[in-house]
This record gives sequence, structure tokens and C-alpha cells, in this order.
Amino acid sequence: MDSNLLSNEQFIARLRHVGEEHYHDKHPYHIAMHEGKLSPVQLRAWIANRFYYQKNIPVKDAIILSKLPSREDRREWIQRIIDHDGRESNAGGIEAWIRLGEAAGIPRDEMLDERHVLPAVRFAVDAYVNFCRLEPWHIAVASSLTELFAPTLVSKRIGVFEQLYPWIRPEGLAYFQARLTQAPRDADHGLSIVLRECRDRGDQEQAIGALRFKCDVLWALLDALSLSFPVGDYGR
Ligand code: AHQ
Repeated sequence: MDSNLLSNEQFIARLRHVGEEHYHDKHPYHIAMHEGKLSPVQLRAWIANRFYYQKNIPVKDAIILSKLPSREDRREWIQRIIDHDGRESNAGGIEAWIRLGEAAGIPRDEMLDERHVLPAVRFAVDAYVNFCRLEPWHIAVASSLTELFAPTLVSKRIGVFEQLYPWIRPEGLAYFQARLTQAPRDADHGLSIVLRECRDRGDQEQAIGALRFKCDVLWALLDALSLSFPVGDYGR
């Protein structure tokens, strides 16, 4: 038994502290978005650049799926891919994000051809996919735990878009509505895997580091947008 091992309560507290310090809801671009201060150009840039992140989520989840050793975990994890890629009955999250772009005035082909994706956004997202490709599977799962912090943020965002950006057609918000149930489910499953599989202090610290890395991925995406579409002080 590793005497340095954190209890589950201590481990979860350390994970949550990473979000309290570094989650992208504290980034100036995100704060400006929630204060209704983004111009249509700035908000469309966020939508078009976040599309590159969204379309890569099922790619990284398929990489993780290929590494999960248990049928039970794979049966749960595969739902993440279906949520984004869709099925006959449900177009899925990637399609919903394209429709968010259309609802904000970005033509479908401009979302799909990635003409608006900034180099640093591409690099940050590709770094996330490669992290999941190269790291041990339970550490890759730990990097998805930013979803512990997402539901609060996404529920606020729906109200913000409805009230402060009424020029976005409401049907575009369907993606965020779906995440209100998908994200907590995914976070619960991801956390159960990380608590179960991190059996020594070294693994626990590596999982905490993975979550910090993922916060930096999301932060870097907004840094790139801030440099191309300045909204004021970038202080961190
Ligand atoms: O829409 C988001 C999403 O599908 C995911 C998957 C998850 C992961 O596996 O890394 N992370 C994530 C996130 C989504 N939306 C972000 C937002 O702010 O809208 C938050 C992001 C996350 O917190 O990791």
C-alpha cells in the first residue's frame, strides 16, 4: 500500500482545484463572451475554431476506446463517440455544432473546410489528440475530466446566448442542451475509471497533471482567439 496515496476525497479535491485555478471559464475571452461583450465577428470566430475541437473529440475518444481493457468500460465509453458522430436516429454533436455555426451566420462549407481555424487552435487540439494517443489509457481518461466543470458553464452559456446574443437563431443552441445530460454522465464514468485505476501516488499526480494539461489546451484555444480578435487584457 503506497503510504503517500491520496484518499478519494483528497484526490477529487486536488482534481477540482485544477479547474478552480485553470479552467477556461476564467479566460478573458470567455468572460467577455458571458458578459455579452463579444462582437458577431468574435463569437463566430469562437464557434468556427471550437468546431475543430469538437470534430476531434470522437477521434480522441476512439483512440482511448481502443486502449480500454475492459468490455464494461468500452460499452460506456463508446457512447461518447455516438453522441458526437451521431446515428441514423440522431445527427449527433458535430452536426449540431455545424448548425450552431449556421444559426450564427457561418455557412456550412466554411465550418467544414476549416478556413477560420487559427494555427494555434489546430496545434492545441492536435496536442490533445496526441496526448490521448501516447499516454497510458487511464491518464488519457483523466484529461477528459474538465467535464467535471462543464455542466455549470454550459447551462450558464445557454442563458447568455439567449439573452445577450439574440441574433443567434435559438435552434443553434441544441448542442449545449444535449451536453447538459451527456457531460455529467461522461464525467461520472471518467472519474470512476481514474479513481479505480490510479493505484499509487505517482499515477494520481500524473492524472492531476493530465487535467492541468487539458485546461491549458482549452486556455490556449482562447489565447489564439484573443490575439486575432482582441477583447482587452489577456492577464492570467
Ligand atoms: O462540448 C464539449 C465536449 O463534447 C467535451 C468532451 C470532453 C472531453 O472528452 O475532453 N470535453 C468537452 C468539452 C466540451 N465543451 C467545452 C465548452 O466549454 O463548451 C468544455 C469541454 C471540457 O470541459 O472539456
